[in-house]
Amino acid sequence: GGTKSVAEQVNRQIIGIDPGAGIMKSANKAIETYGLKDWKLVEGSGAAMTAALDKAIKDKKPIIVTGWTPHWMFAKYELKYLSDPKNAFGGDEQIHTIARLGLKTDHPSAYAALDRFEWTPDDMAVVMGAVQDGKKPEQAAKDWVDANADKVGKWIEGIDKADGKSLKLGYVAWDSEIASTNVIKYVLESKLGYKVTALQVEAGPMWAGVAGGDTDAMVAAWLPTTHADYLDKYKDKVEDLGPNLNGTKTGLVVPAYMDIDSIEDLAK
Ligand code: PBE
Repeated sequence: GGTKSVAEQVNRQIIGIDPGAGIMKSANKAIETYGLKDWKLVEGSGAAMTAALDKAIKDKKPIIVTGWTPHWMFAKYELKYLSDPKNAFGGDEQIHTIARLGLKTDHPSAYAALDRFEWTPDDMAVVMGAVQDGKKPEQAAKDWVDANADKVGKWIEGIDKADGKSLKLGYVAWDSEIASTNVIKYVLESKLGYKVTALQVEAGPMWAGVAGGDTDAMVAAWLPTTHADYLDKYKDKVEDLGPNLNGTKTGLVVPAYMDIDSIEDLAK
């Protein structure tokens, strides 16, 4: 028999994550932009995607997933992004912190710390890697904060303690956001005295929660591209506190052993 095309090898399937994730929107845009007729973007979750990737790599099978950086999967496996010459996944972006309207007045200390919260992909990688190695996210966050007193000190320097006031953060169970949310939660609790609930939800409810005022803040907004629709919908109902991390990327990711380099190649 002849050699199968990549499209045939992977059954014209891209393994996606939760349907509310912005990367799903970008992946659908890629399917359209590159004319990937009859391709299917499979919905699931971040955990299901990494499980499928792990299994494919163990079996040396081809697979295409929606992937993003920072993520521990790039340390664990040899992977590559497919190039995206038509820019379906957008250019550079950052992860932003988003607060509900009125947070500044109601919880000035939390607002100030959230506003200053800022770290790097390398920082995040430490927490993500520890969680991936089996540490509880709370413990991994605490260990990172304890080891990075200088950095954390700048987020909280001169801010008054809050005496047990309650705060609610929203997040989605993406590995990157499990790391960041647990870090800022631990800082607000251990350094500023808040009682913090971190509520795990889907992306839509996470944005809606902050916009509606039920959730005080979140540190999981990928902008300007990945969450553009959400920001557009809620821009008058939330306050964007700016980037907390620079140097992200999203796209279609494959094992390095696959003989393919560009999303354009999928149409062949
Ligand atoms: N992600 C990780 C999210 C943002 C964080 C890229 C999976 C998304 O696609 O919405």
